[in-house]
Amino acid sequence: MINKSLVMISNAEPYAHKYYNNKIVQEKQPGGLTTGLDPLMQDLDNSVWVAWARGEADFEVTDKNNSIKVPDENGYKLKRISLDKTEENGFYYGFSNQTLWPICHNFITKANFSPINWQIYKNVNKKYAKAALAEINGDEMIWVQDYQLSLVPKYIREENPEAKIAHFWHIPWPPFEIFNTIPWRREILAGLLAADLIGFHTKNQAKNFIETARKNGAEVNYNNKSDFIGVIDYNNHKTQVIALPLGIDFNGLNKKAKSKEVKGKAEDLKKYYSANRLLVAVDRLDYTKGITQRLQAIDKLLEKYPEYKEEITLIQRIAPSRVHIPEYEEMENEIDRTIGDINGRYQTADWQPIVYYKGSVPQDELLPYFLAADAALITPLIDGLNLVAKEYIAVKENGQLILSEFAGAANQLEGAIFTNPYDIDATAEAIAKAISSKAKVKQARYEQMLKIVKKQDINWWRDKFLKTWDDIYDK
Ligand code: GDG
Repeated sequence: MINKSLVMISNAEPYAHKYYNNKIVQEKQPGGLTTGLDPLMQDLDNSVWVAWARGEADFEVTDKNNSIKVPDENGYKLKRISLDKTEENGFYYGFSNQTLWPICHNFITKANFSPINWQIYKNVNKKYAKAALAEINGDEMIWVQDYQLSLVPKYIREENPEAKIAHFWHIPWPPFEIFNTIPWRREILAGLLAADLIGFHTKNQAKNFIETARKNGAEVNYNNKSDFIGVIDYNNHKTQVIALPLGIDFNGLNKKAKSKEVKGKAEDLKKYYSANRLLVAVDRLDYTKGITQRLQAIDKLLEKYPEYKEEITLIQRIAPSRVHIPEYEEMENEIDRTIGDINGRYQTADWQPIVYYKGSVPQDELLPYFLAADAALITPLIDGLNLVAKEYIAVKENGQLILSEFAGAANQLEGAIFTNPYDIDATAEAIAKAISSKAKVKQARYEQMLKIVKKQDINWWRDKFLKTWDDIYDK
């Protein structure tokens, strides 16, 4: 147990309450951020997590302060915020996911610069700040998460000038020319730069952020210490910037992977799919994840190397997300069509090149798929980090990773077989290489990745972040 009081603020809640057969059940929510931070919160004394409630029974179980202890009464306090339809559309689907998300992933042409959405985004950020401020009684540390809440540090600082505030940005930060296309870029920067510390997954993302601040009038100082990327001085307030890639609960996952249950399910999967070699891919439905290009690479592989027919199967799992945005719906149709086309051309009576599961499941249910697969295909067009890459390594001994060079995790996982996801031929070749390499080569690659995933786990990340944060006030 770490002796610290923390107020965590994120868009998504770690647990939702839903009705199943007229009974209320608690469900752990998928998603990189909540999966990564929940074990950390469980380890802290006296902490509160403020988040948007999206389960239909969420307010059936909370107290009059809209709070509930999770995962059980010995856990931490989850304080729920409710958003109405206008807020949900303007803040979440609108400014967060149709402006900031495409801009930060370099897709300028997909961005919608709606002043109405921006106004709603500001109001909702104020609402989160207000809910968090009500939880602050002393010198709690306030940790704001991700792009949906860029203005929260400023709104908290306005009410509580001495507050200890940090922010972690989980998605990429684009080059300044791209970020500066947002009409309200200065206000977003001012929101974030009210924090004392801001973290990114990679040095490049952190440098892009610092340069964006410089181009918008901040004074910046780069320093050479290995993790401290720099200090930004803006509106007479200093913000430390750090590059620190999120880790996973390595020990927990690795232990689960060795359980009889997971092993048994993995064996069943192998028997069920009559291919000798299984590949796995697990993504949230998103245009950044490179799903269509990956499917095309399977097509190319089978065309170039017919010996893989009836030999390999890709199991592609997709968790739907942001389905109210028309673009995401279209993408779902395109994926359906591409899989139908490829399977239609190659499948036999008892073999399919691509098996497709749509739907989101608890993380535990992904583990047998990881364990059954000889290789994982993690080929986003761009990604802040990508936790699935690390989870696969924690679960599958000697597993091979085909990894996009544009995923933040590529900076850490040097044993992976890298590919440019836009280069379909190169990805097909990378798959062939992953499958056909000698056992010794595979093992060496795996061990190189294992060392990092194990050492730089969630505890390492948490301790480093909190230590950097503490040090700011010791000076
Ligand atoms: C953002 C950034 C960054 C559980 N069930 C499902 C599922 N999970 C878990 C996975 C993994 C997490 O959700 C997904 O994390 P990712 O990192 O792959 O991706 P994003 O949701 O896009 O997360 C990303 C992350 O924040 C953390 O900072 O790494 O770059 O975009 O832990 O085990 N995942 C899926 N289907 C399920 O049914 N896809």
